[in-house]
Amino acid sequence: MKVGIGGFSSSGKSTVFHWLTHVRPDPAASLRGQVGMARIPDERLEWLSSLFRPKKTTPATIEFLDTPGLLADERRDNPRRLAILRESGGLLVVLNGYSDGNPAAELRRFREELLFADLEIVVNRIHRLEDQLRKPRPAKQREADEQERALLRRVEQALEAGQPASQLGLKEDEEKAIRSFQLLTLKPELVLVNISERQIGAPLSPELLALAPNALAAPAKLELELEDLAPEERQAFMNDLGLTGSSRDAVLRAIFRSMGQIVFFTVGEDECRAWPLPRGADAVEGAGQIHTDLAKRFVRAEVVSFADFRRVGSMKEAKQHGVYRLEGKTYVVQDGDIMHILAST
Ligand SMILES: Nc1nc2c(ncn2[C@@H]2O[C@H](COP(=O)(O)OP(=O)(O)O)[C@@H](O)[C@H]2O)c(=O)[nH]1
Ligand SMILES: [Mg+2]
Repeated sequence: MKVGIGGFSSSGKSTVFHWLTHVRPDPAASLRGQVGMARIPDERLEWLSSLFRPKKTTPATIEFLDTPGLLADERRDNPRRLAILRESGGLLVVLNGYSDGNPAAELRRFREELLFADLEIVVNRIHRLEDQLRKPRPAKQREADEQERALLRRVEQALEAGQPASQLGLKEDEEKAIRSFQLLTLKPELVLVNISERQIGAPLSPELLALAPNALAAPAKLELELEDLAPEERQAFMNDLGLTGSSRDAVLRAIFRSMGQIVFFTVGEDECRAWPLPRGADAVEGAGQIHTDLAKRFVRAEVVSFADFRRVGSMKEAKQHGVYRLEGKTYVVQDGDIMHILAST
């Protein structure tokens, strides 16, 4: 999955990108967006790997896209600056918490920019549909256009009322019908406040939490700098600052979860692997992550939950204790499932 890093200029997006991906931001590249990967730390995968001792252990990853920031005073250019985020499956909104701004006000302004950029797209499309509807066309196409226009008008109304498209509760087919517009306000979002060392341990403001209940804070620049120190020196600094550890792992896991992703595991002597999957996906989609062919030839999935597996300690024991299941195509994969796909030859 690709997560776009958005926010206003100088909020610390490139610092956060560097901290999460360990890819050095390239100022020249950032106008077009720069890509970097992060592996999602998972203690369950480590545990499985220590048991199976495979040749290879492969965690789930997230691809991050660092983007140019929005301008607070030259707002006309912002829809163009936001366009680069449209291809992402979700947004990590970085707010400036290191200087004396108000992160809640900044988030409100950023969301307004998203609403505005989406509104522009929706209104343009409605106009185009209306042009089409004025011309003589086959009844079937007219009907499709009218349906799309009705749906887009609902989206337009929501956006104009300051509501993100995600709050409309669109049905699956409706969401599919407008997917190609890549609306920013339809994407999952996580807010990260980039704090300085002075704010470590301070709670986020109730004003911000009211807007973004899952918001996190991290001293990204400080933690990035600490990584360059020798271990003893780092420990001394951390003691001084009252830091118990890096928050990077927890932030990566929170981002993964907030983007609506889960993992299932495959295990064996060759490889133990965490496969990312959208929450709610079925066993066939899970098989498809491994290989499209495996999805086509899917027969059944052998499933043990991670918690059960850790308790009993082996596949054999799992079968004996009745925690091993055979599931069909429509089984909804659960986070932490250990799966083996049985396919026809
Ligand atoms: N003092 C301080 N400066 C920071 C912090 N985070 C970022 N900066 C600085 O603010 C400037 C903008 O950060 P950058 O990550 O490039 O922001 P971007 O425009 O959102 O990509 C850079 O000079 C950073 O070094 C922080 O937590 N404390
Ligand atoms: Mg930047």
